[in-house]
Amino acid sequence: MAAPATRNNARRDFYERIGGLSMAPLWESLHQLVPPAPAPRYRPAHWDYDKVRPFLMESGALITAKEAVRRVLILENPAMPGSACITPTLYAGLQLILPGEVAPAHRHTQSALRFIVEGDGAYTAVDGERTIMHEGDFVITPTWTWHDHGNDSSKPMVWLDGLDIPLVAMFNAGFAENGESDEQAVTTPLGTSDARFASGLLPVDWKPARQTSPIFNYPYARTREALQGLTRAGPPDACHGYKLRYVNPASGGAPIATMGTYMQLLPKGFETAAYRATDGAVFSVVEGEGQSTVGGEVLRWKKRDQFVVPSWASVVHKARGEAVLFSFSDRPVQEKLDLWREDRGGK
Ligand code: 1HN
Repeated sequence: MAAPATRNNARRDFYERIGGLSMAPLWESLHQLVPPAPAPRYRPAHWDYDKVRPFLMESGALITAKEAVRRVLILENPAMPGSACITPTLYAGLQLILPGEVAPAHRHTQSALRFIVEGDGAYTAVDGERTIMHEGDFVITPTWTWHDHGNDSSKPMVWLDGLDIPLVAMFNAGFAENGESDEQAVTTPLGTSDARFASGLLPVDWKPARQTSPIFNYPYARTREALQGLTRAGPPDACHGYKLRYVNPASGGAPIATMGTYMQLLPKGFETAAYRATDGAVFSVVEGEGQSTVGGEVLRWKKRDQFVVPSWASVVHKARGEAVLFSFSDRPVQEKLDLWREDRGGK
């Protein structure tokens, strides 16, 4: 073998020459390409609603929902500037719709979830049916469905949007089109999907046409009642407190194929055991206050704050009083691909 300096020069020269043919030596990047454990290039982050809300309201004076199409402040991971991503697979933003406004109809192959942070009484319409939204409701906009929003209430409404934008972009599978009018025609009475699908029963001859749930609003009143029921039914899970996943009643799977959604209750003073999983997750604080230690970083949160926990980062949640947390992640995708893993630290 030649002396190290000569050898390194020869290698560099070789890399340059094969670079001209769009080739590269695997042995220089193998460890990075196949890391022994997830090494996410994004960070834990927290958005304090008291700091965010004034900017949201300021945006309301700068542009109408109609002109903006969607008046949203993107929650961008601070380690991924310019990406419009909160994790490498997920997009999140806070959307404001003021009284009397309409966010015009369009559709796209990206799926969306809404989690209502503030306000009561605005509606979203999906494929001809409206639903009135309240704080804590989880509402889905399935892939390629027409959707518009409007606010007939007297107060601003703010919700967290979660979309699978980065995933769809990775597949180059994005399509979108605008509606012919701002508001789509209402063809189905209010409450129809709820009546047909939300009571543990299904219309006898109904067959699902797609993976997404036929229920499009999972109201907080029912979710809260379910959590409360759980607290009476047994002890909390060491890693999660009392945690439920939202479900498509026709399949048992997630309501949206690409994003899993969860709601958990942490009893007063409860501290979870250290936990990590391969799905990075976005959280929205519904009730209470507390803190989450994420990969050694302490995020202090309260009602209406948002925060993000990266893949495989160790997390410990601690509630001061009783607290309720909504979250979403790409877990259903990872599960479909046999990739999802968790580490309960023996708990
Ligand atoms: C979208 O359609 C909505 O429908 C919200 O409310 C956020 C972000 C990017 C692309 C489409 C909505 C969005 C979006």
